Amino acid sequence: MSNTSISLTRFLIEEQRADRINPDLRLLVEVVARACKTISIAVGKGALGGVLGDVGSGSDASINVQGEAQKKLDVLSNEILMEANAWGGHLAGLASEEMDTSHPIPDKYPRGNYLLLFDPLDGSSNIDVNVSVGTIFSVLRCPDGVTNPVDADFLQPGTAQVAAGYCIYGPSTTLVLTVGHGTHCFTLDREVGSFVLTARGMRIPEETREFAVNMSNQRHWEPPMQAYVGDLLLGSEGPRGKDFNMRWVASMVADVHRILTRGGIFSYPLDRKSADKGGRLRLMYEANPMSLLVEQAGGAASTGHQRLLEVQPTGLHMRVPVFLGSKTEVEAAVGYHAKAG
Ligand code: AFP
Repeated sequence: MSNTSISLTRFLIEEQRADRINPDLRLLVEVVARACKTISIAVGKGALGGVLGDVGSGSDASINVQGEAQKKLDVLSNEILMEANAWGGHLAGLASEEMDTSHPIPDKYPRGNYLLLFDPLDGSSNIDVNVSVGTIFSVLRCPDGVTNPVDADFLQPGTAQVAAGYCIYGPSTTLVLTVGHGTHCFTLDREVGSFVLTARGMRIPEETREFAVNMSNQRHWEPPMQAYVGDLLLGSEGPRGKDFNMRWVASMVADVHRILTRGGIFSYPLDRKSADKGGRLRLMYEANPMSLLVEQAGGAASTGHQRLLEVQPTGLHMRVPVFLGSKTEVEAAVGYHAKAG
C-alpha cells in the first residue's frame, strides 16, 4: 500500500466533510465492510474451514424463505452481518434474503435512522466449486416517526436507497460502493486488513459486445426476449450488425462486477419457470442495490418495461425481471419489449 493510497475510512471521512454522508451512514458502511472482511476470511478458508456444503441433508436439510437449500456459508455470513450490525446504534432494523421477516434492532441497543437489507452470500451455488461469490447490501431511511420498524417500513422503491454496494470474494476481495455520488471500488489489502480505493467514479462503457444470461432457459422466455437474444446471436449477420460474446458466472456479483469494469448487459428475464413468482432475482436484495450502483456508473437498469429503481415493492422477497448494464444495450433490450407491447 503506498503512502498516497486512500483507505475506505479516509474516503468516508472525506465524503462526510463534503456533506455527502452523515456520521451514522459512515459508521454503517464501515461496519458492513468490516463484516465483509470476516466473511471473506471464512470464504477464503474453503474446505479447510469446514464451511463448505449444505446445512443438514435429506429430510434434515435447512431450506430458506426462498425455498432453497441453505449452505453453511449462507448461514454463517448471515450471522456475521446480523451480529456486526446489531449494536452500533446506526440502524433501526435489518432484513436479509435468508430470513422470512425483517428484524428490529434488539431493545438492549440504541436504534438509529437507517434500515439495512442484504443478501449475505449471493451466488451460493458457486461456493463449493471455488468460484466468486459475494455480499450485496442496500440502505434505506427508516420512515419518520418509526422506532420499531416492520416489513412494511422496508417497502420503499430503489430510488429511496441512500447507499448500496457489494463485496465480491474472488481472486481479490473487492468492495464496490455508492452513497449516491458515483460508484467507487475498494480492494482489500489482505496484509494490512484495510480496503483501499482502487477505482473512483467507475464508468460503464455505453456500448458493448458482451451479454450475460442463462441460455439454458431460452425455451422458457417470452417472445421479446427470444427476439432480442436471437438478434444478438445472429451477430454481424443480423440486424445488430456486430458480433457478441457471452459470459455467465451465475453469481450476480461477479457478472455485475465484470459489467461495471468493462461493460456488458446482464439479464435475468421473466420465464415460464419463474412467471408465478414474478422473476428469479430479488428486488430488495439484488436488483435494487445493483441498479443503483449501475446507474451511478452511467449505466441503466430496467425490468424490460420500467426503470428498476422505480418499482414499488409489494413484499420483502418480491422478485423481478432484470436487465442492467451498458446504457445503449439496456435500451436496445427494452426496445424489443416495447415493440411487443
Ligand atoms: P444463489 O445465491 O441461490 O446461488 O442465486 C444466485 C442468483 O440469485 C444470482 O446471483 C445469479 O445471477 C442467479 O441467481 C443465477 O441463477 P441460475 O442458477 O438460474 O443461472
